[in-house]
Amino acid sequence: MKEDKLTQIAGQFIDIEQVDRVSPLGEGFINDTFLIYPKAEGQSKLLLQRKNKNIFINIPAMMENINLVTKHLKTKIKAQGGDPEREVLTLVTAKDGKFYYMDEADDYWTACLFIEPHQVIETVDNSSIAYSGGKGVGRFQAMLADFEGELTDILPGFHDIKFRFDQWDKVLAEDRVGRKAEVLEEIEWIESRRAEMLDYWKLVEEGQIPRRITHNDTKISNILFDLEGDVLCMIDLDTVSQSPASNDFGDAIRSYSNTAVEDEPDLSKVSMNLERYREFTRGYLEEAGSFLNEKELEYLPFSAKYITYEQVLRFLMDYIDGDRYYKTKSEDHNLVRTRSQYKLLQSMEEQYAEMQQLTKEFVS
Ligand code: GN1
Ligand code: MG
Repeated sequence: MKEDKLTQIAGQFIDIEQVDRVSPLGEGFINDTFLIYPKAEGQSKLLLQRKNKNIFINIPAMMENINLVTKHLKTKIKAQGGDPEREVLTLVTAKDGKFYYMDEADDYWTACLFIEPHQVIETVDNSSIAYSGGKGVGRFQAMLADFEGELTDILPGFHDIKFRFDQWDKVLAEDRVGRKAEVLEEIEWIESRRAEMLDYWKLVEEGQIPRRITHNDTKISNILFDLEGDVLCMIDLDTVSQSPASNDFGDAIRSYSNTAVEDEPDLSKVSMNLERYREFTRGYLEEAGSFLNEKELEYLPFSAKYITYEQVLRFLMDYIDGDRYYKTKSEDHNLVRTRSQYKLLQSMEEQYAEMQQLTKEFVS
């Protein structure tokens, strides 16, 4: 995208005379992200995003969710003597006071303060990061446990495997780019576990596992760490809504305990590291252990398999569907991701008894 167009959009969030430059940032799979550098020294940079309107069909409601949640979190952080501008995202409104700006192509742009200094971690190389991350995710949920408002369900069925199977069945029946025949083995990975996943989801439907306010996208790059490796702030709040708390736990384990990146093509590098599983769980339960019920606690290790399985399904489904959801860097990127996440799932299955044993250690 042209720099002058970006500058003009940045000018919706700060005085255009104050914009020095706007540059692309990061590698999100869904939105396009940029950084606005202001001319004035000492003034905060702004994170600018073009939200993916094909995926998020109600962006105003999504931004209102984020507004409500960040307000609640800021009150909590202030009461605890923390720094609400460093520990919680701060939305920046556009000139008209809205939390988004819609351009002439009907694209939605949003901005928030850029928190500095920080580090983004893609893979964990020591257990203390896993412990910090566990505390971060647990604390996020704990601070929202008394949130009383209603959030709009922005992506209905996001972590609901029944909904995913409906999508899956349709995509396979349609086979719109003719890729199904080349991935029959991978399809069987999904089918052979269908019943087990539906059994778990039944507990959610019956209310034995409740829905709470959750982040829903807790992979490690969606949390900022400070330079010492302590958790600073949960970011990418697009998916915040009501969902089982264990989904956040499971989704985090998917990245914190993986010995490789999520799209690692060399499968010999991919496995679940038990020590990191243990440390994440320890940190998480120090913060969240007091409000989770017995069923939720019992199913924590299962949720790691559940979310990893769901991720295998989503990557494979997108591959069969012709790569219409995730951004990809090569023709087989979604297939590489599928195989890599499946290797991780197998590693979890092999170590499942140990995962259950370790989790029990931290349940008081
Ligand atoms: C997407 O937005 P981002 O890149 O943090 C996706 C997650 C997946 C993740 C896989 C809204 O997350 O559900 O787990 O990619 N977000 C959405 O890396 O689909
Ligand atoms: Mg996201």
